[in-house]
Amino acid sequence: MVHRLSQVSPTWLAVWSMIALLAGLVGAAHAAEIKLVVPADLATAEGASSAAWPPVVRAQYIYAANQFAALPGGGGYLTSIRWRPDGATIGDPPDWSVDELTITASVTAQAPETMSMEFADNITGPATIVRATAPWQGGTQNLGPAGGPKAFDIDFVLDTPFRYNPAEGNLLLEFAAQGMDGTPTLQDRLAADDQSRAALIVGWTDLNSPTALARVGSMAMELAIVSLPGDYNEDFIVDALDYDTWKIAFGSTVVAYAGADGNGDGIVNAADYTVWRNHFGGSIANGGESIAIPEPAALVLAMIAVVLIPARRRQT
Ligand SMILES: [Ca+2]
Ligand SMILES: [Ca+2]
Ligand SMILES: [Ca+2]
Repeated sequence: MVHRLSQVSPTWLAVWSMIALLAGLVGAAHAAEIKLVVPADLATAEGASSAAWPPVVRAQYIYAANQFAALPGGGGYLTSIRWRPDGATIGDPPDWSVDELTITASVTAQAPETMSMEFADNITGPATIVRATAPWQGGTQNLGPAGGPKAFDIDFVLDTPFRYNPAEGNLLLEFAAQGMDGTPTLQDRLAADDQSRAALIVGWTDLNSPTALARVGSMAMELAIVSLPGDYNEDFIVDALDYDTWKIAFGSTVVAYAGADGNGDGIVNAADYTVWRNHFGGSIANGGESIAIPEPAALVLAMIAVVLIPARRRQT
């Protein structure tokens, strides 16, 4: 027996809507924030020491994609960056500030070992301004054992999340800062001749036409990354718009986990619909905290309420 929509009562529509919602909630696996250290081997080991920062500085950092093995397939959204002080630093906890700090992120085809000394040459893909130009103030409490490794407490909160998928290339971060006040602490990093998995170039004096003066081992950074499978249109929430993106892209071949390839097999197919459905409702708006899933008893009450309210309205 087939019902036309006009023959289905509002009550039954409400019931079916609730069943659909229930099915979505049962399968839901929401966003999760992962903190990882790059280069990965510095997570538990003290590195070398950085040089002192000049008052005006532009720096690019490349981290090889293989340093992100701790991420689930497809990576996720970068939401914050933290540095840590060099473990050998002794003295009062320093604080410093800059009048202007801008941070950008992109995926680069450049490798750390062959990173160009020209800033522009390292930008091989679309760059996202993850921290718009604004003053910054920070410092460190030098927490952690004498000699390091110290806690990552030099904090850069980003105002725009950046989607990083290691399958697409290496991660390029760029910091541009000027108007420094105070004395920056030295940071922990790889040794200058250790550029196999991360490297940095640094230039100063003029932000607009900087000349890189050195390419050396890069800094230890703790990155907060929010995994959000199913967010195919990259607007930081898994909702109906992602279904549209999936439908339009259906059948296309892409880089693993790019676009609407939720399961990472390189083709937009039915399995990616399942990934979307299972993560429906996830978002990074709450920093990756799990969204509370109603208890079964509360869901039953909600279903009863939805079913009864239209019925009572018809009676009055
Ligand atoms: Ca160090
Ligand atoms: Ca989305
Ligand atoms: Ca797929």
